[in-house]
Amino acid sequence: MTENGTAGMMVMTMTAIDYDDVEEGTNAKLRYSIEKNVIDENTGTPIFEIEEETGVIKTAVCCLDREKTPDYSIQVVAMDGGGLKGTGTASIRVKDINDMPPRFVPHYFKCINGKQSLILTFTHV
Ligand SMILES: [Ca+2]
Ligand SMILES: [Ca+2]
Repeated sequence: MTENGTAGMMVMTMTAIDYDDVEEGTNAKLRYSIEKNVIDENTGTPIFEIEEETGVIKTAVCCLDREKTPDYSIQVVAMDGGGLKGTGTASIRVKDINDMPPRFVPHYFKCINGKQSLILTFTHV
């Protein structure tokens, strides 16, 4: 996924396998939920959500900032109709978008051949 996206942007799909018979009641009918979510510290709301039936993870908030948090890890649970559970971890890496302009950071002077000259270092963050 990329940074600065809208809420509801698809992140990834979690798929669990249940070897029970899909024809046999709900033995292999899976429902997905997030056991351990990441909370946005500004708003106090969870950052990710999951579609119960498909396992599709989406963003619940907009505008994730890679420069602030480049990686997230959440725990997802798949539960079958009989209440048996399996847990998995989703690692989410936020891809960079060029949203920061280069900035000059004038922070030191250096003496060349006895003359004062200004060295500007330039960092793209
Ligand atoms: Ca099962
Ligand atoms: Ca960026």
